[in-house]
Amino acid sequence: MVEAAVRPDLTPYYEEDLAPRNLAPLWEVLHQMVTPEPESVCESAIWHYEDIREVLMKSGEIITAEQAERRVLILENPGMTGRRRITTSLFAGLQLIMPGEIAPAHRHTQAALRFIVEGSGAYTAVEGEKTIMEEGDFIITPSWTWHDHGNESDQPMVWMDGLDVPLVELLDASFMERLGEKSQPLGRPTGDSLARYGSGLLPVDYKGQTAASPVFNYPYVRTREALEQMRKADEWDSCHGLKLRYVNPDNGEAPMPTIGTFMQLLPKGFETSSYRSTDATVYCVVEGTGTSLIGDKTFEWGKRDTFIVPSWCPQRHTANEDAVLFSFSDRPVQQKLDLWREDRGNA
Ligand code: GTQ
Ligand code: FE2
Repeated sequence: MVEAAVRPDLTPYYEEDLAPRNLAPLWEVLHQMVTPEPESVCESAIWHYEDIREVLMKSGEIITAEQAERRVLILENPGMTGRRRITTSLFAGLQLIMPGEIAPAHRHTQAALRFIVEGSGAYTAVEGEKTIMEEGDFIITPSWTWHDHGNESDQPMVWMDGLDVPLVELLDASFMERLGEKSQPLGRPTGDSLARYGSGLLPVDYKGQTAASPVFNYPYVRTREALEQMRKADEWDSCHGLKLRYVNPDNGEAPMPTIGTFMQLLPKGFETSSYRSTDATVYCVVEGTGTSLIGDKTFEWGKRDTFIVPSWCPQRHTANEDAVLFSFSDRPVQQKLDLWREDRGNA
Protein backbone atom coordinates (compact mmCIF):
# COMPACT_ATOMS: atom_id res chain seq x y z
CA MET A 1 0.00 0.00 0.00
CA VAL A 2 1.38 3.42 -0.97
CA GLU A 3 0.69 5.98 1.71
CA ALA A 4 -0.26 9.54 0.85
CA ALA A 5 2.73 11.87 1.06
CA VAL A 6 3.17 13.81 4.32
CA ARG A 7 4.23 16.89 2.33
CA PRO A 8 3.16 16.57 -1.31
CA ASP A 9 4.24 20.19 -1.80
CA LEU A 10 7.86 19.07 -1.28
CA THR A 11 7.86 16.74 -4.29
CA PRO A 12 10.14 19.05 -6.35
CA TYR A 13 12.66 19.10 -3.48
CA TYR A 14 12.50 15.28 -3.18
CA GLU A 15 12.89 14.71 -6.90
CA GLU A 16 15.29 17.45 -7.94
CA ASP A 17 17.46 17.97 -4.86
CA LEU A 18 17.41 14.72 -2.94
CA ALA A 19 16.96 11.83 -5.41
CA PRO A 20 19.96 12.70 -7.66
CA ARG A 21 22.15 12.73 -4.53
CA ASN A 22 20.87 9.34 -3.30
CA LEU A 23 19.05 10.99 -0.44
CA ALA A 24 15.47 10.48 0.77
CA PRO A 25 13.31 12.18 3.43
CA LEU A 26 12.79 10.00 6.49
CA TRP A 27 9.67 11.90 7.53
CA GLU A 28 7.80 10.47 4.53
CA VAL A 29 8.51 6.85 5.54
CA LEU A 30 9.23 6.78 9.26
CA HIS A 31 5.93 5.21 10.22
CA GLN A 32 6.23 2.47 7.61
CA MET A 33 9.73 1.67 8.88
CA VAL A 34 9.11 1.75 12.60
CA THR A 35 5.68 0.27 13.26
CA PRO A 36 4.05 -0.13 16.69
CA GLU A 37 3.59 -3.84 15.97
CA PRO A 38 4.79 -6.26 13.26
CA GLU A 39 3.07 -5.46 9.95
CA SER A 40 3.93 -8.33 7.68
CA VAL A 41 3.20 -8.90 4.00
CA CYS A 42 3.41 -12.62 4.92
CA GLU A 43 -0.09 -14.14 4.73
CA SER A 44 -1.66 -17.11 6.44
CA ALA A 45 -2.06 -19.92 3.91
CA ILE A 46 -2.47 -23.68 3.59
CA TRP A 47 -1.25 -26.27 1.10
CA HIS A 48 -3.36 -29.42 1.15
CA TYR A 49 -1.18 -32.39 0.27
CA GLU A 50 -3.97 -34.15 -1.61
CA ASP A 51 -4.23 -31.09 -3.82
CA ILE A 52 -0.52 -30.82 -4.66
CA ARG A 53 0.64 -34.44 -4.68
CA GLU A 54 -0.40 -34.98 -8.27
CA VAL A 55 1.45 -31.96 -9.67
CA LEU A 56 4.46 -32.85 -7.56
CA MET A 57 4.50 -36.37 -9.06
CA LYS A 58 4.16 -34.75 -12.49
CA SER A 59 7.46 -32.94 -11.86
CA GLY A 60 8.95 -36.43 -11.56
CA GLU A 61 7.98 -37.12 -15.17
CA ILE A 62 9.08 -33.85 -16.73
CA ILE A 63 12.50 -33.31 -15.17
CA THR A 64 15.07 -35.64 -13.59
CA ALA A 65 16.62 -35.02 -10.18
CA GLU A 66 19.99 -34.74 -11.89
CA GLN A 67 18.82 -32.11 -14.40
CA ALA A 68 17.08 -30.17 -11.70
CA GLU A 69 19.95 -30.63 -9.21
CA ARG A 70 17.13 -30.50 -6.67
CA ARG A 71 13.60 -31.32 -7.84
CA VAL A 72 11.63 -29.04 -5.56
CA LEU A 73 8.33 -27.20 -5.77
CA ILE A 74 8.68 -24.01 -3.78
CA LEU A 75 5.86 -23.23 -1.37
CA GLU A 76 5.50 -19.52 -2.06
CA ASN A 77 3.67 -17.32 0.38
CA PRO A 78 0.74 -15.73 -1.51
CA GLY A 79 1.67 -12.36 0.03
CA MET A 80 5.17 -12.62 -1.47
CA THR A 81 4.62 -14.15 -4.89
CA GLY A 82 7.83 -14.45 -6.90
CA ARG A 83 9.98 -13.93 -3.81
CA ARG A 84 10.66 -17.63 -3.29
CA ARG A 85 9.81 -17.76 0.38
CA ILE A 86 7.13 -19.12 2.69
CA THR A 87 7.70 -16.54 5.41
CA THR A 88 9.73 -13.33 5.31
CA SER A 89 12.86 -15.11 6.54
CA LEU A 90 12.43 -18.74 5.45
CA PHE A 91 12.21 -20.82 2.30
CA ALA A 92 10.17 -24.03 2.10
CA GLY A 93 9.69 -26.53 -0.69
CA LEU A 94 8.58 -30.08 -1.33
CA GLN A 95 11.37 -32.22 -2.74
CA LEU A 96 10.72 -35.37 -4.75
CA ILE A 97 13.20 -38.15 -5.39
CA MET A 98 12.12 -41.06 -7.54
CA PRO A 99 13.46 -44.61 -7.12
CA GLY A 100 17.01 -44.90 -8.43
CA GLU A 101 17.66 -41.16 -8.54
CA ILE A 102 20.47 -39.22 -6.90
CA ALA A 103 20.48 -35.50 -6.14
CA PRO A 104 24.20 -34.73 -6.46
CA ALA A 105 26.50 -33.60 -3.64
CA HIS A 106 26.92 -29.91 -2.96
CA ARG A 107 27.28 -27.55 -0.02
CA HIS A 108 26.22 -24.00 0.71
CA THR A 109 26.13 -21.49 3.53
CA GLN A 110 22.34 -21.74 3.71
CA ALA A 111 21.23 -24.22 6.38
CA ALA A 112 18.51 -26.74 5.55
CA LEU A 113 16.11 -29.00 7.35
CA ARG A 114 14.29 -31.98 5.89
CA PHE A 115 10.99 -33.09 7.30
CA ILE A 116 9.93 -36.41 5.81
CA VAL A 117 6.40 -36.32 4.40
CA GLU A 118 5.91 -39.47 2.32
CA GLY A 119 7.89 -42.59 1.55
CA SER A 120 10.43 -44.71 3.29
CA GLY A 121 13.97 -45.91 2.81
CA ALA A 122 15.61 -43.17 0.76
CA TYR A 123 18.78 -41.65 2.21
CA THR A 124 20.43 -38.34 2.67
CA ALA A 125 24.16 -38.13 3.28
CA VAL A 126 25.50 -35.24 5.34
CA GLU A 127 29.20 -34.57 5.82
CA GLY A 128 30.30 -38.18 5.28
CA GLU A 129 27.40 -40.04 6.88
CA LYS A 130 24.25 -41.51 5.41
CA THR A 131 20.92 -41.64 7.18
CA ILE A 132 17.83 -43.50 6.05
CA MET A 133 14.69 -41.37 6.08
CA GLU A 134 11.30 -42.37 7.45
CA GLU A 135 8.06 -40.38 7.68
CA GLY A 136 8.14 -37.81 10.47
CA ASP A 137 11.95 -37.80 10.76
CA PHE A 138 13.58 -34.42 11.13
CA ILE A 139 17.01 -34.15 9.54
CA ILE A 140 19.42 -31.23 9.48
CA THR A 141 21.91 -30.10 6.87
CA PRO A 142 23.83 -27.35 8.69
CA SER A 143 25.56 -24.48 6.91
CA TRP A 144 28.47 -25.54 4.66
CA THR A 145 28.01 -29.31 5.09
CA TRP A 146 28.23 -31.58 2.04
CA HIS A 147 24.93 -33.25 1.22
CA ASP A 148 23.45 -35.52 -1.42
CA HIS A 149 20.22 -37.46 -1.48
CA GLY A 150 19.37 -40.80 -3.08
CA ASN A 151 16.45 -43.14 -3.33
CA GLU A 152 17.30 -46.84 -3.26
CA SER A 153 13.72 -47.76 -2.35
CA ASP A 154 10.99 -48.66 -4.84
CA GLN A 155 8.67 -45.74 -4.08
CA PRO A 156 8.77 -41.96 -4.51
CA MET A 157 10.14 -40.07 -1.54
CA VAL A 158 8.85 -36.63 -0.60
CA TRP A 159 10.08 -34.30 2.08
CA MET A 160 9.68 -30.70 3.13
CA ASP A 161 12.81 -28.61 2.78
CA GLY A 162 13.10 -25.62 5.10
CA LEU A 163 16.03 -23.29 4.46
CA ASP A 164 17.21 -19.93 5.78
CA VAL A 165 17.72 -18.71 2.19
CA PRO A 166 15.99 -15.31 2.64
CA LEU A 167 18.01 -14.60 5.79
CA VAL A 168 21.29 -15.40 4.04
CA GLU A 169 20.14 -13.31 1.09
CA LEU A 170 19.45 -10.36 3.41
CA LEU A 171 22.98 -10.68 4.76
CA ASP A 172 24.58 -11.21 1.32
CA ALA A 173 26.44 -14.26 2.58
CA SER A 174 25.65 -16.94 -0.01
CA PHE A 175 28.41 -19.36 -1.03
CA MET A 176 27.87 -22.67 -2.80
CA GLU A 177 29.99 -25.35 -4.41
CA ARG A 178 29.44 -28.66 -6.13
CA LEU A 179 31.53 -31.68 -5.24
CA GLY A 180 31.73 -32.78 -8.87
CA GLU A 181 30.72 -36.32 -7.96
CA LYS A 182 27.17 -37.57 -7.55
CA SER A 183 27.71 -39.01 -4.08
CA GLN A 184 30.14 -37.90 -1.44
CA PRO A 185 32.61 -40.39 0.07
CA LEU A 186 31.33 -41.83 3.36
CA GLY A 187 33.57 -41.66 6.42
CA ARG A 188 31.26 -43.03 9.08
CA PRO A 189 28.71 -45.87 9.26
CA THR A 190 24.98 -45.14 8.98
CA GLY A 191 23.55 -44.22 12.39
CA ASP A 192 26.91 -43.18 13.84
CA SER A 193 25.95 -39.64 14.89
CA LEU A 194 22.72 -40.67 16.57
CA ALA A 195 24.48 -43.45 18.47
CA ARG A 196 27.28 -41.17 19.63
CA TYR A 197 25.39 -38.02 20.43
CA GLY A 198 21.70 -38.90 20.62
CA SER A 199 21.45 -40.80 23.90
CA GLY A 200 22.16 -38.17 26.53
CA LEU A 201 25.90 -38.78 26.25
CA LEU A 202 28.77 -36.96 24.57
CA PRO A 203 32.39 -37.99 24.09
CA VAL A 204 34.18 -36.66 27.18
CA ASP A 205 36.22 -34.06 25.32
CA TYR A 206 33.56 -33.21 22.75
CA LYS A 207 33.87 -29.68 21.46
CA GLY A 208 31.41 -28.65 18.79
CA GLN A 209 33.17 -27.07 15.81
CA THR A 210 30.05 -25.17 14.81
CA ALA A 211 26.78 -24.03 16.35
CA ALA A 212 24.99 -26.96 14.71
CA SER A 213 23.94 -30.16 16.47
CA PRO A 214 26.17 -33.23 16.11
CA VAL A 215 22.95 -35.26 15.79
CA PHE A 216 21.62 -34.86 12.28
CA ASN A 217 18.64 -37.21 12.22
CA TYR A 218 15.99 -36.89 14.92
CA PRO A 219 13.87 -39.98 14.18
CA TYR A 220 10.11 -39.76 14.54
CA VAL A 221 9.89 -42.98 16.55
CA ARG A 222 11.80 -41.30 19.36
CA THR A 223 9.93 -38.00 19.12
CA ARG A 224 6.57 -39.75 19.13
CA GLU A 225 7.59 -41.89 22.07
CA ALA A 226 8.53 -38.77 24.06
CA LEU A 227 5.13 -37.19 23.37
CA GLU A 228 3.25 -40.40 24.18
CA GLN A 229 5.16 -40.86 27.43
CA MET A 230 4.54 -37.24 28.48
CA ARG A 231 0.83 -37.32 27.77
CA LYS A 232 0.46 -39.82 30.59
CA ALA A 233 1.35 -37.00 32.98
CA ASP A 234 -1.49 -34.95 31.53
CA GLU A 235 0.62 -31.77 31.28
CA TRP A 236 -1.41 -29.89 28.73
CA ASP A 237 -0.46 -26.30 28.11
CA SER A 238 -3.49 -24.18 27.26
CA CYS A 239 -1.74 -22.57 24.26
CA HIS A 240 0.34 -25.48 22.95
CA GLY A 241 -1.13 -28.78 24.12
CA LEU A 242 2.09 -30.71 24.62
CA LYS A 243 4.92 -29.06 22.72
CA LEU A 244 8.58 -30.01 22.54
CA ARG A 245 11.48 -28.22 20.93
CA TYR A 246 14.31 -30.04 19.21
CA VAL A 247 17.73 -29.33 20.72
CA ASN A 248 21.41 -29.56 20.01
CA PRO A 249 22.46 -31.93 22.86
CA ASP A 250 25.76 -30.06 23.21
CA ASN A 251 24.27 -26.72 24.26
CA GLY A 252 20.49 -27.09 24.64
CA GLU A 253 19.93 -24.61 21.84
CA ALA A 254 18.21 -25.16 18.50
CA PRO A 255 19.77 -27.85 16.26
CA MET A 256 20.86 -25.12 13.85
CA PRO A 257 21.40 -21.47 14.81
CA THR A 258 18.96 -20.01 12.30
CA ILE A 259 15.95 -22.37 12.43
CA GLY A 260 13.99 -23.55 15.46
CA THR A 261 11.96 -26.75 15.21
CA PHE A 262 9.14 -28.10 17.32
CA MET A 263 6.79 -31.08 17.62
CA GLN A 264 3.50 -30.93 19.44
CA LEU A 265 0.64 -33.19 20.35
CA LEU A 266 -2.95 -32.00 20.55
CA PRO A 267 -5.27 -34.69 21.90
CA LYS A 268 -8.66 -35.30 20.34
CA GLY A 269 -11.06 -32.51 21.18
CA PHE A 270 -8.36 -30.17 22.53
CA GLU A 271 -8.81 -26.47 21.74
CA THR A 272 -5.80 -24.25 22.30
CA SER A 273 -6.29 -20.74 23.64
CA SER A 274 -5.24 -17.76 21.56
CA TYR A 275 -1.48 -17.33 21.17
CA ARG A 276 0.83 -15.24 19.07
CA SER A 277 4.56 -14.79 18.72
CA THR A 278 6.87 -12.77 16.50
CA ASP A 279 8.30 -15.80 14.69
CA ALA A 280 6.21 -16.57 11.61
CA THR A 281 5.78 -20.34 11.71
CA VAL A 282 5.47 -23.15 9.17
CA TYR A 283 3.36 -26.09 10.39
CA CYS A 284 3.44 -29.59 8.86
CA VAL A 285 0.70 -32.00 9.93
CA VAL A 286 2.15 -35.39 10.81
CA GLU A 287 -0.94 -37.10 12.22
CA GLY A 288 -4.60 -36.33 12.64
CA THR A 289 -7.02 -33.67 11.50
CA GLY A 290 -8.09 -30.36 12.92
CA THR A 291 -9.00 -26.74 12.43
CA SER A 292 -6.95 -23.60 12.98
CA LEU A 293 -8.15 -20.06 13.34
CA ILE A 294 -5.30 -17.87 12.11
CA GLY A 295 -6.14 -14.19 12.39
CA ASP A 296 -9.72 -14.12 11.09
CA LYS A 297 -9.34 -17.08 8.70
CA THR A 298 -10.22 -20.69 9.39
CA PHE A 299 -8.18 -23.55 7.93
CA GLU A 300 -9.08 -27.23 7.97
CA TRP A 301 -6.05 -29.49 7.94
CA GLY A 302 -5.13 -33.15 7.74
CA LYS A 303 -2.09 -35.40 7.46
CA ARG A 304 0.76 -33.98 5.30
CA ASP A 305 -0.78 -30.53 4.92
CA THR A 306 1.36 -27.41 5.44
CA PHE A 307 0.09 -24.11 6.84
CA ILE A 308 1.55 -20.75 7.81
CA VAL A 309 1.02 -18.49 10.78
CA PRO A 310 2.49 -15.01 10.15
CA SER A 311 4.36 -12.99 12.76
CA TRP A 312 2.19 -11.71 15.62
CA CYS A 313 -0.96 -13.20 14.12
CA PRO A 314 -3.25 -14.83 16.73
CA GLN A 315 -3.60 -18.60 16.32
CA ARG A 316 -5.94 -21.17 17.85
CA HIS A 317 -5.91 -24.85 17.00
CA THR A 318 -8.53 -27.52 17.52
CA ALA A 319 -7.85 -31.24 17.08
CA ASN A 320 -10.68 -33.38 15.71
CA GLU A 321 -8.65 -36.46 16.54
CA ASP A 322 -5.23 -36.91 18.15
CA ALA A 323 -3.02 -34.61 16.12
CA VAL A 324 0.75 -34.21 15.84
CA LEU A 325 2.19 -31.02 14.35
CA PHE A 326 5.78 -30.34 13.35
CA SER A 327 6.72 -26.68 13.03
CA PHE A 328 9.69 -24.46 12.29
CA SER A 329 10.55 -20.77 12.41
CA ASP A 330 13.37 -18.25 12.80
CA ARG A 331 12.84 -18.10 16.58
CA PRO A 332 16.51 -18.79 17.54
CA VAL A 333 17.62 -15.80 15.46
CA GLN A 334 15.07 -13.50 17.07
CA GLN A 335 16.00 -14.76 20.53
CA LYS A 336 19.71 -14.19 19.94
CA LEU A 337 18.90 -10.64 18.85
CA ASP A 338 16.55 -9.99 21.79
CA LEU A 339 13.65 -9.51 19.38
CA TRP A 340 11.42 -12.46 20.11
CA ARG A 341 8.11 -11.83 21.86
CA GLU A 342 5.10 -13.95 22.61
CA ASP A 343 1.61 -13.14 23.83
CA ARG A 344 -0.31 -15.87 25.60
CA GLY A 345 -3.49 -13.81 25.83
CA ASN A 346 -4.82 -14.35 29.33
CA ALA A 347 -3.71 -17.97 29.43
O1 GTQ B 1 18.28 -30.48 -1.00
O2 GTQ B 1 20.18 -29.51 -1.12
O3 GTQ B 1 14.83 -27.07 -1.46
O4 GTQ B 1 20.23 -26.96 -1.80
C1 GTQ B 1 16.80 -25.86 -1.89
C2 GTQ B 1 18.18 -25.84 -1.98
C3 GTQ B 1 16.88 -28.18 -1.35
C4 GTQ B 1 18.96 -29.46 -1.17
C5 GTQ B 1 16.16 -27.03 -1.57
C6 GTQ B 1 18.91 -27.00 -1.74
C7 GTQ B 1 18.25 -28.17 -1.42
FE1 FE2 C 1 21.50 -28.13 -0.78
